[in-house]
Amino acid sequence: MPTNRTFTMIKPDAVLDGFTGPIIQQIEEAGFRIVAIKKVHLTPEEAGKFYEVHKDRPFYGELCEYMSSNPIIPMILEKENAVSDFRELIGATDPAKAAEGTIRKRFARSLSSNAIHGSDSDENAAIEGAFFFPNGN
Ligand code: RTP
Ligand code: MG
Repeated sequence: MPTNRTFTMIKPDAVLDGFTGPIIQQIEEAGFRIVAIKKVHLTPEEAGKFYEVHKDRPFYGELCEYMSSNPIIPMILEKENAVSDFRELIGATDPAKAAEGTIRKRFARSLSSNAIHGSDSDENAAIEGAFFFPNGN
């Protein structure tokens, strides 16, 4: 089966809450292979650049402040059907609405501190992965 890639970040709340290990375990058990991984503390400007698509949304300021508040764990992942399978694994944006057993249901605090990011298209996966891993790994 051909594989493709998605991009994810374990967000500050989940890193602070000590959920990095169990989240990575769930990702690997779901069949994703980690292609690239690191720990990074974004500046507010870097977070603003990453989330530029949301710049006109009311939550943009809060989102950038939150994403630069503490370290995050960005990763490039590989699997067949990676983007949509990963969105299913993490669950709905709001953990209160996420399905039982999904990463957000298990580990997120709230809508604005929702534990993990997952790219929403192959195109965005490539753009977002290159933001953190410009050499591709
Ligand atoms: P993500 O990009 O982080 O994987 O999340 P998503 O696609 O499920 O949601 P998106 O619409 O792209 O929103 C990006 C992040 O902004 C925060 N958010 N806050 N306060 C609010 O109403 C609100 N809405 C969204 C969430 O942390 C969301 O993951
Ligand atoms: Mg999104």
